[in-house]
Amino acid sequence: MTQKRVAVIGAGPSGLAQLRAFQSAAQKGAEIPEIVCFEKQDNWGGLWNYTWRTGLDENGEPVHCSMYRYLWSNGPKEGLEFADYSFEEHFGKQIASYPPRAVLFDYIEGRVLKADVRKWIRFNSVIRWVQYNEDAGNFTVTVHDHSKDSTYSEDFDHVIVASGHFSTPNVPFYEGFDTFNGRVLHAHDFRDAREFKNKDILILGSSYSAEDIGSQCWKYGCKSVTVAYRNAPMGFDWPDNWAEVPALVKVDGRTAYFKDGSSREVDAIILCTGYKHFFNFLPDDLRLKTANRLAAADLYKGVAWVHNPKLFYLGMQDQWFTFNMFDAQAWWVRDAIMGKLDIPGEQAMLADVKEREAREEASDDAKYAIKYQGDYVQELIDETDYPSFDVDGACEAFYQWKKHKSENIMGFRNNCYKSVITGTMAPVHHTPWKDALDDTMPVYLQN
Ligand code: FAD
Ligand code: NA7
Repeated sequence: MTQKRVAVIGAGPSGLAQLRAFQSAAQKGAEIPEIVCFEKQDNWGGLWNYTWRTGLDENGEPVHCSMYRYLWSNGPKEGLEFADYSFEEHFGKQIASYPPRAVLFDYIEGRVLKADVRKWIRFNSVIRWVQYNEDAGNFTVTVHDHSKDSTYSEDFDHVIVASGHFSTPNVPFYEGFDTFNGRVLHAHDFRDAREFKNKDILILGSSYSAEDIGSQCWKYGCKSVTVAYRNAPMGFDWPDNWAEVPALVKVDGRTAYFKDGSSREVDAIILCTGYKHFFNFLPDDLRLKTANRLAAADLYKGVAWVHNPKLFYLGMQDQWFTFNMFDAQAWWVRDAIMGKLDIPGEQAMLADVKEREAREEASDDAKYAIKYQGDYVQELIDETDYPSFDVDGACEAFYQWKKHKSENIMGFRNNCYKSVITGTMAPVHHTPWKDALDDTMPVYLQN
């Protein structure tokens, strides 16, 4: 039999988890398929691969990065630690619990350097189109290689979409944006908080980006933060120069008007209004259309495309768990491709999706949602040889994190938690988050 070929689209944390999953099987002596990973950027790491660029990249492609300078993990690292590669293994010591972006990038990179999988990745390679061939039962994948400015097609037995879903911004229009006398930008294009020093900023949205970008601007000296919520305020005990107001109605000049009749003068408007699942390289019959939720539509076990389970998606759920969930998914997908796991018929797969949706909808409590995703991670791990770890312990770190946020929103990152992989407690960081203006890796690791 000829060797199967598998295409992985994207070398972010999800795609890299997939490469590590196959490499780990090979290391144990299994015959693995040929793996080709296509990455549109010139380096791996996905969103964690920071760029100063916004808009179009050096090749004229939409910039993928939605991360910004000074971004620190928004949840404890104890909730995302790789079970096969601990923070202590990577850094040679235990580190504090909310690492900045550069530190997490280094950690992600460490595992795949050790696994030696970079050779499987074709960089500067954008997937333009994927098509399923009914007769041959395989996929034709069309790629643009920017390093040669050349387009070519190759056939694969399986395609794994790991292109992320926090990169294409959801950008609403409000009356007056087009004549506003300041900057209007989406969170996707936010980079350096110092740009807003001494400015009055208006943020739309009441989720992670609103909270964190507002906090960044506050930390780096903006004059005031006003957050307009559409449905519900975040409700934290904010600093004095921070206000939550009902939804924006319109803007006139520099004045923003809100639903409760109040108004404020603002210098800049940052739209923290979320992202779209966007797959312009997939035809209708293969394209995932889902809301940003825990039970993503049309994915059996959260990964196999129910209408053609030779196609898989990684990391398409809304995320409490991240790196370790991508691992659990990648190990499962690997075993499905290698014939170690059975995929049932379409009706049974659809029933699986329905059951997950109903279970998610049973409660809107955050603790319930964390446990729901923890159980999902556990379910996948139980079916593969991914190293077992204390998933409930990781949930516990998230519960503590929620509690620490409600106690002190500008101080929650000063807390530390116990690793569920090595059992060691993280050290207290040497500087409180709000005073740690230099967040480069050498400074962060000075503990
Ligand atoms: P991505 O990281 O988005 O990677 C996808 C990759 O696919 C990219 O490298 C991209 O270039 C490539 N790609 C896309 N389209 C194509 C194409 N057509 N052809 C070829 N390649 C393509 N998670 C945490 O755990 N902690 C945090 O603190 C945290 N903070 C976040 C902050 C922000 C602002 C955002 C947006 C997300 C944050 N996340 C955080 C969640 C984040 O989604 C995950 O950590 C992780 O990056 C998801 O990995 P991924 O591989 O699924 O997707
Ligand atoms: P989210 O979590 O999808 O949140 C989007 C927010 O934007 C949410 O509060 C929405 O309000 C709000 N929204 C969406 N459309 C509008 C319009 N038209 N007007 C006003 N407000 C709107 O995205 P985030 O960027 O915060 O987080 C994504 C990831 O990035 C996350 O996983 C983090 O790890 C970092 P709603 O609450 O629905 O009323």
